[in-house]
Amino acid sequence: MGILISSFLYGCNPKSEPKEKSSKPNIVIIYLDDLGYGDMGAYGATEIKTPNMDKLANGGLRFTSGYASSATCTPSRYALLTGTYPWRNKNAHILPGTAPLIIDTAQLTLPKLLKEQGYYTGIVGKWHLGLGDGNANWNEHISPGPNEVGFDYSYILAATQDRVPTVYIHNGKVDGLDPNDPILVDYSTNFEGEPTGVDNPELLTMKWHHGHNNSIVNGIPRIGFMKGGESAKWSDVDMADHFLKKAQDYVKSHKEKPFFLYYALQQPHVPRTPNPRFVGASGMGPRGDVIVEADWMIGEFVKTLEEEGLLENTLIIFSSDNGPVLNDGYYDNAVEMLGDHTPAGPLRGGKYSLFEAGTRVPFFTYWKGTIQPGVSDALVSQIDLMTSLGSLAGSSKKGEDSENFLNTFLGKSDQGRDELILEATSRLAIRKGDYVMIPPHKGAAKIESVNIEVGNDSNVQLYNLKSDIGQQQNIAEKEPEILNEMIKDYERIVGRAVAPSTN
Ligand code: NG6
Ligand code: CA
Repeated sequence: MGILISSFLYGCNPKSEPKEKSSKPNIVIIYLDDLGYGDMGAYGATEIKTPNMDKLANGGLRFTSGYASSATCTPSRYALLTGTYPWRNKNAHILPGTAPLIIDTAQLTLPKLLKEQGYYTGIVGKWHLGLGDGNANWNEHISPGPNEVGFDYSYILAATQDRVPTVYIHNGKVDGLDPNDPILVDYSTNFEGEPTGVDNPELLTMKWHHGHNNSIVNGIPRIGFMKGGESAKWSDVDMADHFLKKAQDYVKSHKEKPFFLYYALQQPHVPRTPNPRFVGASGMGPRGDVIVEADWMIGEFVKTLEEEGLLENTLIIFSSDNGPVLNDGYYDNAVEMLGDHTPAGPLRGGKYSLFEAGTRVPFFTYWKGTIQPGVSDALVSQIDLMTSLGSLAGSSKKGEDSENFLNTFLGKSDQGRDELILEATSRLAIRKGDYVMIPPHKGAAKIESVNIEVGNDSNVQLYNLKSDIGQQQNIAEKEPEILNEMIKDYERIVGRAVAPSTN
């Protein structure tokens, strides 16, 4: 059998070198959307069952201080793919579905770097980094997009599950579009005669709580207006299966060459639409059910790697783009049915927050037979994946703010970052060692609609995360030396002054 395979692989080209087992590993990033630090068993959840994620987390290297760059989606994804702090790009904030691509096509990206090293590169799932020039014609080839910033293959949803257009885009073309029913999208004005969440509550199967009252698709009111494209509209309840199938097909059809796959699941972002076979699976309502659903998808995906004989030659990185939120704009019982579950674990805040729960997320690496199971307290950020994974692939190139922590990600070193800038809706803070310093920020301390403390205060805040992970004691006054050091580091990196406290 072995002889047959090798003669098949190499026999036709006598010049090619036999493939060694140690040839470049495949790289898969499994990225969830709004999964909190406490949302999976391996990170302490007891009320929700995530056996497939836990198996990877416990069989791999689990980071306790692993961060997304930001507390919302677009900036975190920007940092992940470009290795650049998103606050350097004024367009890296939550984007509407009509936004132009915010990654410069000349910019070095993680997929480009891997491509240069011989990888086939693909994305399946959520994009949310803009498409085209801002005037995309959804009925033609939409460009630039993922394929112009380094992905050989893309099968994406443009923005978020709650934003139009509610269609899949395959290598720049809307999948399943009927040219006689063109798609029109507008974020400011509705199309005449089209129902909306405000005007047509009788058409809704899911009710909106705040925002989310424009066009209705599959009974769910969305952000933005859309007309046409009936045959291309996705089925919300089938989205997870649909993406899984694309991810599996991608793996099966590209295994002859090292591949990179960015598998960006849509769960547990709103609208939470579990497939009927997961409804009730968590006892926690749709938010818990879609986490269980995502967990199942991940289990199936890993099974595919295993069946294809790739698991021992594939590095899997798992993380989430930002922290958890319960009510993010729909009535879906996330608050009412939460029970004793704590999506943020011991952390304060949540999505949109400069407190820890905004950016500290589940983050682990898994590589069967290569990474020893363990736990690492090293300070690591998704922003470092670009340079670190590039290095694994054989590149010495570097993203602007992305450092090489390959050995840390592989468990060969405990060394993490010295410091990291954290971002939440354009506001910044700094983590260094055990401490985090949040400069004074204007604005309400809490976003009432989502019921999350976002970290704003007129006073500077300093917390010792080692002794006070829940950020209850502001020690800025007690620890002036540490505070001053943190302020200096912050100003040096960010290039902005920490405004004096106003109280
Ligand atoms: C907010 C939406 C929220 C979510 C978020 C983006 C409203 C009121 N809220 O503006 O529901 O879509 O944007 O989430 O519209 S993220 O994870 O993609 O950053
Ligand atoms: Ca998100």
